[in-house]
Amino acid sequence: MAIERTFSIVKPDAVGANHVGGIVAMLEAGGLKVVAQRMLKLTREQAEAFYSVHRERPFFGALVTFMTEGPVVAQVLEGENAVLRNRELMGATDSRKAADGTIRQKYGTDIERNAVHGSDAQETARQEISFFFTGADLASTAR
Ligand code: FUP
Repeated sequence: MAIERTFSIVKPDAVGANHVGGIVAMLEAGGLKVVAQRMLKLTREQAEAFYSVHRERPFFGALVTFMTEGPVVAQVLEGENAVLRNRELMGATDSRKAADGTIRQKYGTDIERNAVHGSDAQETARQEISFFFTGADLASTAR
């Protein structure tokens, strides 16, 4: 099985509700390892750029407002098939529809306030990691 990296965000709803530790515990129990992590408050420009693929969607403005309402925790996760594994641990986009035992079911509220982001493919993961982390941040974790 391939050891991969993926990118994750603990979103402002989950950080504000003090669920960073609970979410990291679920990621770790699910076989993923945090290899880089930083807390920051996104600017509107950063949130718009990060979600630019959704720029034309009706929910874009509300999504950007939500993602900038408080701090987030950006993470690089590593493990076997990390991209897919993280998507499984996260659960469906809409927390109201996410399966029992998933992070979004446990810590999210609805389709917008859904506790976590996770990359949807390896190429997206590479782009998202480089959006938030420099080579120096990752150097000590080089494999
Ligand atoms: P996901 O990959 O599961 O995060 O889902 P998407 O890439 O489809 O959507 C990205 C984010 O947009 C979601 F996490 C939440 C937000 N969103 C809404 O707020 N409303 C919608 O109808 C769809 C997505």
